[in-house]
Amino acid sequence: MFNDKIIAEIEKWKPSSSFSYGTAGFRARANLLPPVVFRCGILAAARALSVPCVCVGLMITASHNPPEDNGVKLIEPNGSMLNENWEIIASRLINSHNPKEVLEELCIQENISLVLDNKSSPRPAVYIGHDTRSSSEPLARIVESAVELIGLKCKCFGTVTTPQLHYFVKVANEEGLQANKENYFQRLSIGWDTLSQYAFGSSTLQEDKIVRIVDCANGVGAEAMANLIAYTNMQNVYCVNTGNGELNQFCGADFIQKNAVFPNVSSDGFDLNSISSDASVHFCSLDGDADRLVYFIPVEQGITCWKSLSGQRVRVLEGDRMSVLAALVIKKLLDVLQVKISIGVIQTAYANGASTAFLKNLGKPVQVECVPTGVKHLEKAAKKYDIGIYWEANGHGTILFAENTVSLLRETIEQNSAEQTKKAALCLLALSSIANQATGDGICNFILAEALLKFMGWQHLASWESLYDDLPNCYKALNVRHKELIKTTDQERTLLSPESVSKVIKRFSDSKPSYRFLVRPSGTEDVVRLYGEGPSVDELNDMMKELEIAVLQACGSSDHK
Ligand code: G16
Repeated sequence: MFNDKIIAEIEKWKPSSSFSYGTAGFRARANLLPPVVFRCGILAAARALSVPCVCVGLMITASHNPPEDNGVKLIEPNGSMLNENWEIIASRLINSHNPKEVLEELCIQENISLVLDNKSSPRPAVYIGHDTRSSSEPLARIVESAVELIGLKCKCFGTVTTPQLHYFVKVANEEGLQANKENYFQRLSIGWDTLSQYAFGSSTLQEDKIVRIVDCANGVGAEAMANLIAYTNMQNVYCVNTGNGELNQFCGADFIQKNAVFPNVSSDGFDLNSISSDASVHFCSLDGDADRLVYFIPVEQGITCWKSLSGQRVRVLEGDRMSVLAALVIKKLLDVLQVKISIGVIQTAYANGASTAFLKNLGKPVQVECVPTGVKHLEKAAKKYDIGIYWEANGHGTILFAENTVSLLRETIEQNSAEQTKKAALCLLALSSIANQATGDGICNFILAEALLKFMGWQHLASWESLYDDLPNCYKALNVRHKELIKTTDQERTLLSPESVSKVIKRFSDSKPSYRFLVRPSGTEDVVRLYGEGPSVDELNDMMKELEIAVLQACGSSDHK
């Protein structure tokens, strides 16, 4: 098993506080993370040795969190989030005073052999990527040293988006491909070209009067967007917040979605006055590691300069809208194909009630499900369907195509089918190569959204918005001392404790049943999240204030942030 030298080294890396593997791995202030990432490197190596595989992945990022935070998460050989049993092991290993015991137990339980002398069998590797935070590269180096201590090799990709790393791991294991940015972008560009040819006609692409402005949150998405534009030759796409300002600060998908205001923009050389008056402008924001994307429409019309827009109200087209758009287009294409294919749309309790009602109204074959927050839950539910569409309201999601669905589409194309049928199958296949099949991906979703809008013939975001009216809603994040006191059930839709808070919610729902509230501890930040929705903004705000007071009283207010 582990020799004494290895164990002595692992023992040296002991975190000073306790950590738990949350919604998206371990996250904290970056200075607390070196021991955590070291032990995660050991765990990643163990995971790679526990199953026959080419590689597993390890990403250093704190995504939407502030720049001084960082985080680490592991990626399964199939490109998904870490298996839940291993999440428990991860928390145990990171916090343990006796890592030898935890690791030996793990080796027996998972039948891991660390005897690595057999030169004939190829050893798995750990693929490592990181975001643009200044703490990220040094943390990635620590991971490397841990993996090498076990005798495995690392493949370091440097700065990549989180979904790119998920993709690399998936294709290396499942398709035997050389995982690199080139084939990631080529796949996107082939999908886009196919749609241009069969769905909306290449000429309209060059001629459309749409200006697309992408806020890159001053994160890793800026480089990825530049590549995307180069590979696809998409027209009129301009990136702002490409790295001149602070990561996620007053910009990016999380900020836009939670605050519904226009981002701060360091103009990045793009002059708003250059937009022609008859152009339609599509604004959208990525988050810090480019796994989320939300679109938004400024409430005030008449754009003149960035400064005057910053902080102004916007109407956010949250992730739910992507699900709706995808479901509409896929349903249309399946109507042409005339095949029996199940479509699942997976949401969380944050999904706006109006979107859920709209999706349920679409009828067969669309089915709607609600699961707890966290991509791993959405992905698991989506995989039950032939086509699984999942999005969190915060803009994190994708469309998953089951293997048998892809085969069926390929057969339809190869067979002597009618022209229209072939076209529909080609378009669906193109969507499956644009939508990241490993995890939600802001870069893929930008081109996906633009393609779907084009397919619907919608130049203006207002056409997408006009499908239904979102119920007025409100988000809050509260700094509390004891977020662990919050317990929920029924996919987080029902609060179990603290009792004082659930009594407030019960009183609200008895007197005003058209309102709905969600209280849950964040798995990525030291906060409790509150969400409410209902018909009147004023009433909703009053109720949210009351709920906020009840939560602060029950969980203890904390002003350390
Ligand atoms: C991560 C997860 C998402 C989750 C979000 C917020 O996103 O991948 O599934 O919705 O955190 O989680 P919480 O409300 O528990 O803090 P990201 O973009 O930060 O990686």
